[in-house]
Amino acid sequence: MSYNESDEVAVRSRHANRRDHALRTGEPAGSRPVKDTRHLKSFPPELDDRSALPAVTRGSTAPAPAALPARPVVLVSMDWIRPGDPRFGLGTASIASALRGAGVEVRVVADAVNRPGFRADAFFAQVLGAIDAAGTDVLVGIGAFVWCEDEVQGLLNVLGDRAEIVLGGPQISYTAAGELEPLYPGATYFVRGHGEAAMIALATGSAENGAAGLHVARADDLAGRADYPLESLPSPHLDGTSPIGAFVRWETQRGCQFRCTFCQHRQPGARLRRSELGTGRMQAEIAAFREAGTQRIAVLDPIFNTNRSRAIALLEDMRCIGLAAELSLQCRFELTDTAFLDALEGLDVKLEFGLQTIHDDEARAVGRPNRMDRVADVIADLNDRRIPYEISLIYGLPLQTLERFRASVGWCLDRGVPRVRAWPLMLLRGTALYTERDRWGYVESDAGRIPIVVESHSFSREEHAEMARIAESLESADGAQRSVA
Ligand code: B12
Ligand SMILES: C[S@@+](CC[C@H](N)C(=O)[O-])C[C@H]1O[C@@H](n2cnc3c(N)ncnc32)[C@H](O)[C@@H]1O
Ligand code: SF4
Repeated sequence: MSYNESDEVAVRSRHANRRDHALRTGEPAGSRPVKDTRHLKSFPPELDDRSALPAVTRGSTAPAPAALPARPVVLVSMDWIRPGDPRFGLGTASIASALRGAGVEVRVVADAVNRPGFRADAFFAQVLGAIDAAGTDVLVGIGAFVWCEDEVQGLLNVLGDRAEIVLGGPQISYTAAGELEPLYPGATYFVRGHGEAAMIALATGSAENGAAGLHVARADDLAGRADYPLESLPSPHLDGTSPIGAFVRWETQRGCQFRCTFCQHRQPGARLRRSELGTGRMQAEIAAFREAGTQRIAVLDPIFNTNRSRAIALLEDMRCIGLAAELSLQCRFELTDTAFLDALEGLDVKLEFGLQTIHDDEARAVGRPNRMDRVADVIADLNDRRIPYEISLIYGLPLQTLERFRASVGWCLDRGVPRVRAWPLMLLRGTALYTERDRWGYVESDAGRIPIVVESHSFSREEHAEMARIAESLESADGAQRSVA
């Protein structure tokens, strides 16, 4: 569909007016220019952070609450994928489902930036095509992740003033107050945390700066993160948004109560009480996966066994339904007990444990004390039960040396851990380690799309290269797992 120039002018001027209005009043620029402005003054209680998701997201056919038809939305998903991955990530899928459930017209434009042959210019042309097809007053939502930072910037340039742009995703969620506008000058809105409620509010004209994680560009940045109950979020797996295939990425909860300073899941303050998805939804999803013959389910929860009794109940549901798929679950050793391991019986499960280091000072330096006696006990139990599992380590931690990294790997191999993996430290935006780079003398590589730490006060570039070689050898043949010499 070709772009109509006069439409473009009309859209531009409307957006410019709305933005001016927002700048002057601090009111949401995305509010539709309606005569009845009552819903601009106060955020509807059902969309407020402190209460439930709006009823309109519960079903797939419920009408939108706005007096006027909702604005069409184009969601842009620039993913990093592995073979077999769904067409786009679960974050985009979940937002698309919620919008559809609220009666909003949504188009998803998706591609993987690591797909051989991916070309940003061709992809941006697709986005422009979708914007044209969506009609006037379109809202463009873009997911910002560490792997697509350049493409997000490129797209912002290409889009210019053509549409109002909402940015969300981890790169936004973890940017401090006042820093979003300089980093992303072309965006009109930013959403920190879960994106569903804010996108519905923006599309239906009921958004307000500061609510549901929304920050209107150049209005007061309250730096709030969306934190509302997720029980009523509709499922992208059940409504056809993310068709169920042989491999599924699935979530049962979001967030993590631990505070590792290298990780963006760190939730300062208390554990999030409302981060679990609805039980009914999850049971229906499990049944649908079984029905579809799904072979592998990667559970994305940062820690599946955060709430042991809930995890056990879910595993019980899977067993009752006769789920045969291989499940991979991220777990913490400290939360793994006999009852949890018993509950895995009869299921095809692979557990993935983060350990990062065996050394107490390194662990404490990143806010992650490990109880090594407990870790050793659980490893012995896993081995006795022949439960498949892997342990992940990080190289590049504060205080780490080549020899100490070797010792961490060796400790795991000596205890018969079937798979040990080691990842290079990345300084992710908004993490404590990101701000402590000078303290540890961190130097990052500028090669590659995702910068990693390559040098510090405790290891040289050459030693880092050796750690990388060890990590690589762990990924290769089984034999390599047995030695780190
Ligand atoms: C699945 C996954 C992958 C898959 C991606 C496959 C795919 N296409 O889905 C694979 C395995 C390939 C992968 C790889 C990597 N990943 Co990864 N991955 C995840 C994981 C576990 C789940 C993502 C997910 O679907 N979550 C569930 C959805 C619902 O949440 P969400 O994506 O955050 O989306 C919500 C909000 O962010 C927001 N939002 C998202 N998009 C948008 C858009 C708009 C418009 C709005 C308003 C809001 C919004 O709303 C969404 C719904 O509420 C997350 C951790 C996690 N549990 O989230 C890490 C995570 C995304 N990965 C991360 C990283 C760092 C990586 C790697 C670089 C390294 C690594 N060690 O993992 C590699 C990249 C490639 C490489 N060089 O190896 C970081 C991202 C950091 C960042 N700033 O972007 C995360 C957050 C983990 C972490 N805490 O460090 N990853
Ligand atoms: C998202 S984490 C979840 C693991 C689990 N929650 C745990 O730590 O117990 C998966 C793994 O990614 C690696 N990882 C996380 N953040 C990293 C970072 N900033 N740099 C390098 N690796 C990282 C760690 O090895 C971690 O165990
Ligand atoms: S590394 Fe694991 S335990 Fe630590 S904050 Fe991240 S998800 Fe939570």
